[in-house]
Amino acid sequence: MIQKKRDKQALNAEEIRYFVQGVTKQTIQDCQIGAMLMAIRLQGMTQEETVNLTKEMKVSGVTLQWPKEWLGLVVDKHSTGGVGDKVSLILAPALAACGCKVPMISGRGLGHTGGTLDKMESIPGFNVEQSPGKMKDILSKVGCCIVGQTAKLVPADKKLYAIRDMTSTVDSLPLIAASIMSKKGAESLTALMLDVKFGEGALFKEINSAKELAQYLVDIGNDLGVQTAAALSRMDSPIGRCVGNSLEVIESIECLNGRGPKDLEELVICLGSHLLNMCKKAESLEAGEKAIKDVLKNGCALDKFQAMLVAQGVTTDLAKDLCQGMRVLERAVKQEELKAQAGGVVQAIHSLPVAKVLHELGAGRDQLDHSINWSVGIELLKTVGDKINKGDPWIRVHFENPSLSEGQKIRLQQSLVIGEEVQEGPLVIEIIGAQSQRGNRHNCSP
Ligand code: IUR
Repeated sequence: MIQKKRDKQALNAEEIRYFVQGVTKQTIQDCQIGAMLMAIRLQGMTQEETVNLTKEMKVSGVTLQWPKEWLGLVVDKHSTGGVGDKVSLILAPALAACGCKVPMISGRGLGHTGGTLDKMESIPGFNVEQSPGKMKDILSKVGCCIVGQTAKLVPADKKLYAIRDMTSTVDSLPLIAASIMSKKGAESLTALMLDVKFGEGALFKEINSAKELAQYLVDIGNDLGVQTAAALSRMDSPIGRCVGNSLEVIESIECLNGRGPKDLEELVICLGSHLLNMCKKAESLEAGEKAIKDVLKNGCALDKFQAMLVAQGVTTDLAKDLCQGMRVLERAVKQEELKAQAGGVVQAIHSLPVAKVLHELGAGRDQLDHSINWSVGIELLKTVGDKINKGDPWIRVHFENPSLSEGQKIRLQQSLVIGEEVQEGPLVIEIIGAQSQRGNRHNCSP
């Protein structure tokens, strides 16, 4: 089989089953798995091969089963990762408030990207480890949960991902697609909305590569029987005004109170309206947008968030205080503001240097078992489109040990781009794979 793939031949369904079962049962040696992954990375896979790989990986462990009454209501979203991307924290409870069931299985941050689980764990008591039985319990009482992957769910992906990491085979379209979609398939979803990002802070810098991944994921999702669509969204400047685990929780609560920054709200409303439309909770995208806006304004989404915190281990008092805007999360002992070195209009804030400096200050990790400092982060006091005068503070850095160095300050200052004017476009530039489109407009209204 390795020889076949090396020579660019397609593997049949039986061969792919043999490979995935061998990976799961550890009857194939790691060196052979590595060779097969490299052959796939170099020679690619047909759509049929990728679908077969995804299906086999999906059934390598348990698949979640839901009560019949939830048929058509179980939905989720997945983002390819961005700087300041806290959409899941808001979208899961907003969808639950609209009557959906959202079994959100999320990941941890690695390298410069943040992870939803790390953000949730900055809330004292929040437990991301929940069994499938407990997830069902939380979904029936609350409607949403945010949990980590259990060892029982898609064990083949765990093994394959670890070997991909060691063999330079992470950046393979079929392997990325099978990895993401096997996990989503194991959640037994009705509908899935993907947020595929492009730009300097994203996995793919080029829009065309992001588009190719998005189309690939959508096709596989639909082949698996999950209604799947993807938003292509820009990831140049950080999303919202805060980056860093606990600061992003606080900003998410502001958004759940209907006071979120425009770009963050735009993403939540866009992804949410498509999901509501796909699972027929909203008859049109406009109705879906209205439903999400309503639950952000009337407090229903915030109530769901608070109930989810309690269901996942946070004390009732702390959850209530946090949702009322009280400062209950730990704050970094040191804060420093940097001042603009010129005046004009903020044209961009490069997200990559911001993320890298935060990573060095302890907000991120290089290995999954490393610990992180949840209180490290930045607040943008000025953001894209804002007028700024020379000497105005534009960023507040929260840090402890190590301290903010002169070199880091210079890199942060260089991330701020000031000009004469700014051309602000929508964050979501295209939707791929959705049935219901508004005329030929692809973007969502903010
Ligand atoms: N996320 C996943 O779940 N799998 C992958 O291969 C990548 C991101 I890259």
